[in-house]
Amino acid sequence: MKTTAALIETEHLLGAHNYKPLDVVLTRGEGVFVWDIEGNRYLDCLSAYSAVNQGHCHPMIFKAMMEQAQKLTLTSRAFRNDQLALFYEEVAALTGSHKVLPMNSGAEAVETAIKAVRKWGYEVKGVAADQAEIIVCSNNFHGRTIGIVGFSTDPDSHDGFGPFAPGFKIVPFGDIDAFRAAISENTVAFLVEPIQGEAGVIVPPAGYFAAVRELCTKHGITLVLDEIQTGLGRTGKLLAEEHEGIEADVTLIGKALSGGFYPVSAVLSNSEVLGVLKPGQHGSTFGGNPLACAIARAALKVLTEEGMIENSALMGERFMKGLTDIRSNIIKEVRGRGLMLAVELVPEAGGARKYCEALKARGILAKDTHGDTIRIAPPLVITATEVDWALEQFAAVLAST
Ligand code: IF1
Repeated sequence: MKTTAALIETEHLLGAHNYKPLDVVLTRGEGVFVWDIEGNRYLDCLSAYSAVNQGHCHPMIFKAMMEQAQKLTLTSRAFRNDQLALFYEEVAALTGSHKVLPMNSGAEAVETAIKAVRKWGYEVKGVAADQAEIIVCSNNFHGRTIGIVGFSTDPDSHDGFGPFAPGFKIVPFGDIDAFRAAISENTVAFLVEPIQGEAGVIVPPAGYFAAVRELCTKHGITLVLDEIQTGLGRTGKLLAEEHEGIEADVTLIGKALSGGFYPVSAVLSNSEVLGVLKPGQHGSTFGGNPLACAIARAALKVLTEEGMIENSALMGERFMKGLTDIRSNIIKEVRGRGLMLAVELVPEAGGARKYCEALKARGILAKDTHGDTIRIAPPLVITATEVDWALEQFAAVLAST
């Protein structure tokens, strides 16, 4: 068997260097835990960026995947398959959507929404050809395609990849006046994360989204919420929009839609927006395939039937309280909702990465973001005992300076 060092060396030699992961080589996962090839166990406090909300290798999702994989995996959308309608039915019933469009990655769901709202703008709202504008937020993260990185304000994501598509206006997140000022007769949509993830788990000011919803309705603007990370229980509700008491016109989900078994994403909307897409105007070889649909159906079933959303709210509160109680001169702020949490350190702490390394040595895997922030997002099946144990490790690491 190759050693950790040998595998890392091979990755370095043959792989593109577009990541700088922690030096841990994982080989097995179960529930909230993962194991490296040396047999060390870790509590996963990242959950693959919220794709494994249901816990690693959930047995029921695994069963659904195996059963479907033995029967039929892919037909393309040139033919129908017997899982797609059931997936539509279950996802629509759960989220209250009228139309569903299945894709694979999150970025594809975002691209799909951009296409749909532009076409809706021309055909329904009456915007002049090629004039559609979409408002987005600074420090957004919506994926890695050329269309999406074109309106990223993160230099690493954006710089050097142009030329980019026009038609996007960028406003500060949480600033309702800036949003209002950016609206024009050509505005077809506002694309926004309910809580900004990559930006460092930024929770918007109270009332922001209610005001956004009102302005969107008043000006005929499609509100597109990217719930790819915040959705499916992560924040203690099925969708993060529930915290704001609003409903999006278009909701994007991905990641945990498969519980981490397979890339599955979807665009959810009312009939008006997705209704503009006609045969031949959009698609994907793998989107809506029977394997993906069977996996997603099981992933949604266990999420709701096993009480994971309620547990996320409860354990999130416990985790947040514990983090807030840690007395440390290097903690600047603790924030988040449900089990989407972050600890921002003061600049003098010297960056979050070394604290993630220290947590790793104590059996916790967490990921730094934007230099000074440790992101904490364990699978939603975490127990109170596990939260308390994790808090002891965080306290030890953050107090030890
Ligand atoms: C990587 C971040 C998280 C997302 C939202 C769309 C997508 C994502 C709100 C695209 C993806 C991932 C991608 C992953 C890192 C990760 C991430 F740090 F970059 F921002 F989660 F916080 N909308 N987020 O968060 O979904 O196409 O990847 O399926 O390594 O790029 P995708």
